[in-house]
Amino acid sequence: MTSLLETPVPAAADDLTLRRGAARVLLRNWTGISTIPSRGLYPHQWSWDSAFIAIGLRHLSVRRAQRELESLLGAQWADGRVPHIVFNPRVPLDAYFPSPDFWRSSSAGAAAGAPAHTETSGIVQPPVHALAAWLVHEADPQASRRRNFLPRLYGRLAAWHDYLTGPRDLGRAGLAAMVHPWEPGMDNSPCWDGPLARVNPVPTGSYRRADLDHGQPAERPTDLDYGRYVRLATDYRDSGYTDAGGAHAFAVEDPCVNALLIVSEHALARIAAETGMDPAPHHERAARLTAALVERLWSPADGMFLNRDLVGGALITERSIAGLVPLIVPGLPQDVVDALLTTAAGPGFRLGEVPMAPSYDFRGHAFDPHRYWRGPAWFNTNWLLERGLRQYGQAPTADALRTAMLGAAGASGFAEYVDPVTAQARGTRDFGWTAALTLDLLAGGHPADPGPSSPTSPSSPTSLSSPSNGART
Ligand code: 9WN
Repeated sequence: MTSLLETPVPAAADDLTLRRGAARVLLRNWTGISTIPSRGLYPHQWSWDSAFIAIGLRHLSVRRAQRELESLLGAQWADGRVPHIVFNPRVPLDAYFPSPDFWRSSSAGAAAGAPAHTETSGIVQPPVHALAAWLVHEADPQASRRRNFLPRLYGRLAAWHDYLTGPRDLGRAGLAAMVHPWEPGMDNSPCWDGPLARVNPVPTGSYRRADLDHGQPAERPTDLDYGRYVRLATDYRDSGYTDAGGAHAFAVEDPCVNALLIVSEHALARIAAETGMDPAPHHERAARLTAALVERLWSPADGMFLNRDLVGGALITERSIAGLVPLIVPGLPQDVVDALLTTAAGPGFRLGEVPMAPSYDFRGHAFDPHRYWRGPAWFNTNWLLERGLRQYGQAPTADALRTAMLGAAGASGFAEYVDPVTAQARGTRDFGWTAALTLDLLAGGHPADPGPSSPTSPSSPTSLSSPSNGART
């Protein structure tokens, strides 16, 4: 179905046209309580999508941005996990696979504390939420305080981070582990080829892929990979979504996930201080996570961070954009920052030479400019790089990246991803976080990034809402 909004905005679209186009996407994708990533391919609420979307929505409607995060966190499990999908019961089951009847969260996840009346997936996605909550608060602190936005979210966000640093510290080295390729959000990355090779796929034909109703097969994962995704999700579900003592066929420590956790932990420190709680434990945890990130995942030979395969135990040698995203982490050692900047501008990622950084090393054996997470450039990862560049004093490179992203977003019709060299649209169009992050870039500047702030002593005591208290309003 082609709509007016799928018609690409001309490359030279001025800021106002771009802003209107992005706003239209977010208005159309709004369901009343949250925003779907896209109308055909992804018709439910996704976790890290909602966080990025809230960051953009705050420029249109602070109230909606708050609601976006509240509705997602309203589906949090009692063990603290924030599910990667919150299903809309009004959407037909066959519109997306795996559907609620596959995950069966309310029954299979009951022991882990899945909500009884909301169906969700049982896996997670990267923790961008505390960062998003802080940025939404900053957009209008008075409105935020009036609605008690941060005090109501704080307990849930803290429980979410406790889950990641507790039950999900599968390597027992202080980092969060991901147990399915859908969890780090870069599902089809060549980083997972090695770990996935050990996974026995379920038979083709035992399920029906809905993604190919909307996406081009050449831009989506292969059937063999899908069979493995389904096997891992089935086994996790059949274990009752247990982490502790669970035998995971796939378990990785991902640098992008852990970098986002660190930045979100810094944001949580600010949220704690704002709500009268003690920020010190969050500063301490952010510092411990930062040390573990460098200790466990830094590869001096590659000049970037790599994933660690917890089943085999070694670093995964594939070089993906996840290894550069830690530039958003404040306080990295200077030699690490210097090496990351060199690698970003080098032949693998060609930042400053091509419009946007690819999702995978240009020289990698699996590089494909069109296939999902195996080369195309994504707007969320480039937005994170843009912030990281600014943080480490690279304003001219950040400015150039911002301009290129805005051009690509408009010209591609707010595509899900683009060819990193030509910036041609790939994947679905009118994609939620592409539109949202366009609005954020247009709003310009990144005031008061939640890096380490000087620890503030608690002011007035505020009671924390627990995950079972309900953040839905
Ligand atoms: C599975 C929604 C999500 C993103 C992920 C992206 C893709 C889903 C899929 O779409 O994943 O979660 O069906 O391929 O890889 O990052 O959150 O936009």
